[in-house]
Amino acid sequence: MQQYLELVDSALSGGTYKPNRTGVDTISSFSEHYEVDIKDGYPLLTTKQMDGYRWNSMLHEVCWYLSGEEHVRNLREETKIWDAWADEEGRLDTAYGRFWRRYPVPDEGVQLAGESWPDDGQQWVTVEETDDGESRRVFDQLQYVVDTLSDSPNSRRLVVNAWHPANAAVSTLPPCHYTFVFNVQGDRLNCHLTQRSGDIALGVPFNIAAYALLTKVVAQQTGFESGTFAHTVVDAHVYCGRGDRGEWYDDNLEALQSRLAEADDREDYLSVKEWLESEAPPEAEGDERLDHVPGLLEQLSRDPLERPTLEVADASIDDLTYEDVSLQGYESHEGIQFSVAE
Ligand code: THF
Repeated sequence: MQQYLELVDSALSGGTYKPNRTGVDTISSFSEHYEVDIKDGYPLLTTKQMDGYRWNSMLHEVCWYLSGEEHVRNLREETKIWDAWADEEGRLDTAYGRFWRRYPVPDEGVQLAGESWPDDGQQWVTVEETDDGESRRVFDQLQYVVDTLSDSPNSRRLVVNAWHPANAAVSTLPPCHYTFVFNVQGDRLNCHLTQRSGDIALGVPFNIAAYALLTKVVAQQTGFESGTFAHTVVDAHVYCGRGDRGEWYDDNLEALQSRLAEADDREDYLSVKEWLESEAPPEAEGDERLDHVPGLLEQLSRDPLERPTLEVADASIDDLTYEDVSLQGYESHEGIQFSVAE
């Protein structure tokens, strides 16, 4: 997918050095945006291997989102990618599905007079029982979108929001990809995702794959063709390492960027990578591959291969399983390992 390589190039070439809460520094770029037509094939990256265990993780992650669960107790049987952010009981604030499928509805006592809120019998509202016998009301945003697509496809309110400001203010990790909007043009169902923060090497390839799949599932369920996936990443960053290795970029980003400005073919990107490996201090023991720059330069040197296709059995957002989805005609360059900044 050429658009991903352009995003990588744009962030590395135009980004600034930024330390952050994780202790792993970044090269960060503001408001990266691209669009990809899902009709031309499924946008799974081919410039590194994404099938096998990565595909397995991504697919289980999507099924987990759809489940509405607020914990990773089932997900962690299949993949460890969310374990670092969960507590001992497996609960975490970044459980997207909890917001997609069970967004909290304000209690009656706190609603302002004259405001519009659904009553308990409303189609997308469920009254859940809490552990101590109280009840709470939740709203299924994704089901609202699916139903509204059938009844009024021209709606401009096909929004799913994972952001809850009061939760975000105290959460250890509020949602990164926090809102998406569907939009119909002709027989095409388009999806626009907004992400506040995106780890270009690790998270973004998963996010692209996940939302392109979600678009396909929703399109099939509502009788549309999959259209365009559009993606805006507000802080799009490349992790560049910890300690001396990370700080090296503070002083040497300009040198890297002037080399990148000249680079436009395979050999060029590989020689930037060689220069970097010979100049930068090595990563400390235990910090290996927290610097994502070399691996991304390697990807920039590779030509994207033909896009695979995605087959999804007739399943709804309520019953999609791992077995319903199959990837066809996928070929890729070799896998690249990156370590995740926590
Ligand atoms: N934090 C950071 N720093 N980066 C992220 O991408 C990220 N996420 C989620 C929450 N916090 C984040 C977690 N999602 C991998 C992929 C997605 C993740 C976390 C980790 C990862 O390590 N991928 C490996 C394969 C690992 C596996 O499948 O077991 C890879 O090589 O792609 C972004 O949503």
